[in-house]
Amino acid sequence: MRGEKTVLYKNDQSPPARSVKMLMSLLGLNFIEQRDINPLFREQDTPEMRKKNPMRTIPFIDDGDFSLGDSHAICLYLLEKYGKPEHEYLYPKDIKKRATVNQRLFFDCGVVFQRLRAVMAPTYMGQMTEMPKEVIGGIRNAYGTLEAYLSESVYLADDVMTIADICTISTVSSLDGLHPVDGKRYPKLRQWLTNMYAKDFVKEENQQGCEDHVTYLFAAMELNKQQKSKL
Ligand SMILES: N[C@@H](CCC(=O)N[C@@H](CS)C(=O)NCC(=O)O)C(=O)O
Repeated sequence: MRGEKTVLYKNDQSPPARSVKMLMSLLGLNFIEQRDINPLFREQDTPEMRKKNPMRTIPFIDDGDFSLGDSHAICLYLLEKYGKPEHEYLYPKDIKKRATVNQRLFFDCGVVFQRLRAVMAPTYMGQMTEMPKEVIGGIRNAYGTLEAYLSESVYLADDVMTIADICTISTVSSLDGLHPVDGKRYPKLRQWLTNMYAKDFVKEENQQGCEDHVTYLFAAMELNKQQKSKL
């Protein structure tokens, strides 16, 4: 039976989970319960969890008679459900601005996060010992596209921060830890990171989880190297 409470299933190292936590902090949604799930132990695979979230990814939200996966969809749902008029800047009503925000959200989900996943999945599976050239090339290619977007506006979709920045900073901050954004090559992206890192909700809900995520990935790569050298 579904609980009556709204519950966010998350892990602080998970970039998309950090996006939802940042939005919740910005909107003041501290009544939403947060429960930890460890994807490395496949805790999202129990029959009860599968029913709520067939995608079997973190984060997902259980809102009584309704559940939803994917951080981008969850952020939009929470914003539409709880956002006040003063939050409209996060998801502007103007259809061209909104379309640009949507495109940046899809870009984070379909491209930037996939470049990070290309490091995470093989590292967690014991295969990756260091980041290969083609993986780094993919990350740089994503940095290049973000640099181009940021040449059009101060933030990713507008001159004010939108939900696209909140969803993307969690992914790019982990990538920045793995393969630092070079300020000479990507000055606008470096400046955007500086602006985003300075925000309280990013410091509180993203920083530590991001540092732990990057540390864990490098430690796992080192362990993979040692295991492979024993074979
Ligand atoms: N597009 C999804 C990606 C979610 C995702 O892949 N989360 C990772 C943790 S960072 C996960 O649950 N991985 C487990 C799996 O892929 O089976 C989102 O934005 O929520």
